[in-house]
Amino acid sequence: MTASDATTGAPVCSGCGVRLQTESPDKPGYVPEQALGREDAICRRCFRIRHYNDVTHVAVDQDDFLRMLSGIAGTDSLVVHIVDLFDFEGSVISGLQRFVGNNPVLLVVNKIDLLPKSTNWNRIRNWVQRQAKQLGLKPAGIVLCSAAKRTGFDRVIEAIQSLRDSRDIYVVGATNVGKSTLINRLIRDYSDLDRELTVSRYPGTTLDQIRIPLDDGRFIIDTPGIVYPHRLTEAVPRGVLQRLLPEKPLKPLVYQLNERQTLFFGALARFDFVRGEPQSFTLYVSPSLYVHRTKLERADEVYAEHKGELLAPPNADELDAIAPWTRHSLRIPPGSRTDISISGLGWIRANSPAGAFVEVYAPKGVHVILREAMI
Ligand SMILES: Nc1nc2c(ncn2[C@@H]2O[C@H](COP(=O)(O)OP(=O)(O)OP(=O)(O)O)[C@@H](O)[C@H]2O)c(=O)[nH]1
Ligand SMILES: [Mg+2]
Repeated sequence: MTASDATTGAPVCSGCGVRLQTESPDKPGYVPEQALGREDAICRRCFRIRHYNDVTHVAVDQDDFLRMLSGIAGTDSLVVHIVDLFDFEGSVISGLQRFVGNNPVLLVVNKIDLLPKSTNWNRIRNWVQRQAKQLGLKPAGIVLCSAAKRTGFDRVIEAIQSLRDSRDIYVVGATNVGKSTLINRLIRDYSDLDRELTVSRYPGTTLDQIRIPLDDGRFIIDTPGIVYPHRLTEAVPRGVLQRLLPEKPLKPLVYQLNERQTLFFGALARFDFVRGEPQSFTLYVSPSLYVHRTKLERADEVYAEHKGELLAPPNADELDAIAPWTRHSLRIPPGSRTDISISGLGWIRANSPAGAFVEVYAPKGVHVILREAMI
């Protein structure tokens, strides 16, 4: 049976949820006529993602997304809110509670496999709890997991079962946090269904709601990710993403710096240690990102000379696609345990109890914040 839209009954792609059509090969949802009747038909875009890892970008209307989210308030369901531990604040849906009405929310913190192997998980759990509270989230439960590696999955299942009360389950989150990966895991390990949602390393893979039947006649619903322009991952061309998104556990990089020294993260961002005692900073960024150290005095000149070449990503031909930098001046209070978080890029742990004054340059609109240190 082809998947179909819950309200109109029109056929939809079982991989990304887009309405299927046989007329325009260049438009989203295209499927050749003969494939339309097939069991769990998928659109050409999903076919190409799965077989050639070739992802075309389709913009999802954010108003549609917010409408869909508000629609959840009128349902009786469990909401599973997935966030990405590598971009915690950046991937949280702030104000989610307002959208979902009285329905309980389970906060699932995904991609824990990206943290270093030596991580103290109890501390991370407590940190997540405090952050969630500060961000105004009021989840009925919090679990940490890796949907890709299956770590922590028994806890995810337990939490869902204890909160669900035979209701539908809506899986919501920002783009690329692993919603479809997590549902695929559930389908594979806990059902007899032979279905697979399309996943890709690029944000914006799922295009519309996809309803997957559960044993008790209810549904688990995959949804398109919300696009947050404040995440660097949404603000760079696709070629850059490969080097921005870590795929293996992070290896913290420790830099011993004197004041008036600068670090470049390719040509994506710049960190100036402007004032403070000599101290170390620990970088938690993708190992594929090139970090370049120089003197603050020389930084402008180094950037002008080497952006797009030595300082990459982005490459020279991708530079223009990225917004100019904004400067963020940040005072790290003495005696604090602080991370400087650059949404989508990672974070810098300031290690000295003496505090520091730093400046961060990042593409306009990308969130740069101070937070309690995660590790
Ligand atoms: N390291 C790691 N990567 C993950 C994990 N879960 C998902 N991913 C990766 O994250 C990327 C996005 O996964 P998807 O499942 O497509 O994410 P999504 O939330 O459905 O994304 P949209 O449909 O774009 O909203 C893929 O490259 C996944 O392999 C995880 O637990 N750990
Ligand atoms: Mg998806």
